[in-house]
Amino acid sequence: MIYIVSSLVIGFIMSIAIYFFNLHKGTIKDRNKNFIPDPVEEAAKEIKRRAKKAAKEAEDVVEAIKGKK
Ligand SMILES: [Ca+2]
Repeated sequence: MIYIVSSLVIGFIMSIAIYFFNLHKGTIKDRNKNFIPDPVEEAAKEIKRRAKKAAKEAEDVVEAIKGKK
């Protein structure tokens, strides 16, 4: 058990180290230096935009059902 836990912890620490190394080297692009890679930020923005759009759509559907539009 301790072997599994310690190898997971070591693996986690190593991935963080590799992540920051690549961030520092510029392999992972991070223009605004917030430690979040640009592709991840763009994907998050896109998801947010789509969620807003879907919420607006749902709102319109509810209003249409109610007969307000
Ligand atoms: Ca960033």
